[in-house]
Amino acid sequence: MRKRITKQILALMTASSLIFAGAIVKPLEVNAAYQVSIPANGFDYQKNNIAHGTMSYFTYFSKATNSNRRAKIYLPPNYSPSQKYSVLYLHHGIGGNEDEWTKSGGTTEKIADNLIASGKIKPSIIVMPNGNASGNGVGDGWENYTKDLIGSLIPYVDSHYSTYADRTHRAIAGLSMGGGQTFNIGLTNLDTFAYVGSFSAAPNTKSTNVLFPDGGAAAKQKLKLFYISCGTTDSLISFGANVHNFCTQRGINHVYQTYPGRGHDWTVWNPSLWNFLQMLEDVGYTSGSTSNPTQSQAPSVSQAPAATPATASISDGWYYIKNVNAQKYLQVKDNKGSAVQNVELGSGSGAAGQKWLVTNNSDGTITLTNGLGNFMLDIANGEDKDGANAQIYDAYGGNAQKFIVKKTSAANVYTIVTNCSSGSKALDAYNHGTTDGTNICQWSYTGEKNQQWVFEAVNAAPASQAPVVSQAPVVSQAPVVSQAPVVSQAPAASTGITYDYKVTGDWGSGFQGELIVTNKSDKTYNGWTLTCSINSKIASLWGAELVGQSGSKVTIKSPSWSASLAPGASVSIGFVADGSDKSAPSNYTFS
Ligand code: FER
Repeated sequence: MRKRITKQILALMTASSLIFAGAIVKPLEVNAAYQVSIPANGFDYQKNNIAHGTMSYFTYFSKATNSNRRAKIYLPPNYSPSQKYSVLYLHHGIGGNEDEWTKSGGTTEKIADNLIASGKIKPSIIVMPNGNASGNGVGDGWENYTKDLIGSLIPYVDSHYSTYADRTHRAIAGLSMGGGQTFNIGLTNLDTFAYVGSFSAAPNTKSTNVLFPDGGAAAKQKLKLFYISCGTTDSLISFGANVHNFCTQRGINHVYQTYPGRGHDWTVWNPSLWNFLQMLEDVGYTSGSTSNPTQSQAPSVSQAPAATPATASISDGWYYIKNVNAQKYLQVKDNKGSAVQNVELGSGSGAAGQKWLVTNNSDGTITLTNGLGNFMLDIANGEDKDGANAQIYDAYGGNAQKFIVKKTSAANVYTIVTNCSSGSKALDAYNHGTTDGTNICQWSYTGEKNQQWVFEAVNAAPASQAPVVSQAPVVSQAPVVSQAPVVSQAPAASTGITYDYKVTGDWGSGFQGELIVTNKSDKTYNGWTLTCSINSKIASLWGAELVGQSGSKVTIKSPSWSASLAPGASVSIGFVADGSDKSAPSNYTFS
């Protein structure tokens, strides 16, 4: 207890100095994993002491009706064409039009203004269309609206307002008829929308075999947020509940929120918008990055697990953990094993303080024990806030010492999110630093390279042993492209595998090399083995597993954490060797 208090004071000092040191360049803090609730009175009142967005109409030509149509648009306070915004398309019910969400009970602009003013969400655009695209020769205007939205309205908005214009910054929502349209349009246009919110969906909701033509596989993969809500006394509750039940059965992550005792009215729709906007924020909707953000687990009120995080699996074992942006390693400052010792970046040295033992826990988290002894990577005081410091601390495996490894869009590159932030914050090289000594802290997920890490297996003996003296001196791992001589070989006809080799460091008695193995065939190699001749003695190897070396014959196999090599994929194998013959490996055989 006392120990934790000391640590807390130190941590607070470190964290606050960090914040004053230059947090300005960082993105604004986003909320921790959002829990849906019923808002307190006032959430949609007009407040005069805050900034207000602007509401206006615009007219666009619709190819779907061959006529001009009108829509309403909310631009947030301080809207500026020099910034980019995410866009929510928000749909009305059966008797309504583009005014319904801001008149006749709808309080969109007040909800948005209040959430923005209180810092709960970042500014974004809300478009309120007329969802009944009727006209000459049009049979069903509600159906025809799909064509209008996709073919005319969205292109108009993206060309006349400052929007990000991609699926990860575009949401669709609606109430009743608009809730049905939201299901019908959103779930079948996942390349246009990553976020779908259906409130009190009406009988125009299509059957689940139409909404999920592939059984839900694409929805599972592509939806970043799927929210379904309804009042419990609403006679139409079965339409949304059906979709919810289907998703639960098929393991499609979604948030289902029912409003006890409430009916088919604004006491559900305004709070649903309030919840949906905050959940959007939580899953990265307003984040500038267009990469696949790590999803925080948006909770469901009573049911299904939420949004779809791609959790990765790293096998138990010892790793060097390299920051992608800096190409430097997670290490304990001064290679000193003691509680509250800082964790920072350092050039690759093979030092014990750069070795981390991954241990998978039964709850899907991992711990990272350091090579210097019985210490684990630890977020100071287990705090859920930006800038909380990463350090080592006596190993006890508590919340502050649990992490979850998430995939990124690149193979073998991961984000390491912290359990104490419920996955909303990630291990972050502070301020995009790349120099030795750059501090590591926890920061809201941004998807940027200073939050991306590569696990390189350590083949040398782990922590319990003395540091390996024969390890290479400090050699920084520069990005592949900046390196000079590359020896490339033509693909071997039989395997379609190519080899690119370069020396990435040289200190006379030894050197560091990198061998890039690329699969140029059209087949996937599942669990491969490579043998080749190398005339120096390999001291350590990462990026794959060293089976052994006998004379000059070296055998390397696919890493257990990434056994398969897909067509077009590469694996980068780094190694340190003792000896002066730095020539490219030869006599490759790949199976
Ligand atoms: C219906 C009942 C309600 C229906 C639509 C609604 C298409 C829509 C209600 C609303 O938008 O408020 O049978 O059929």
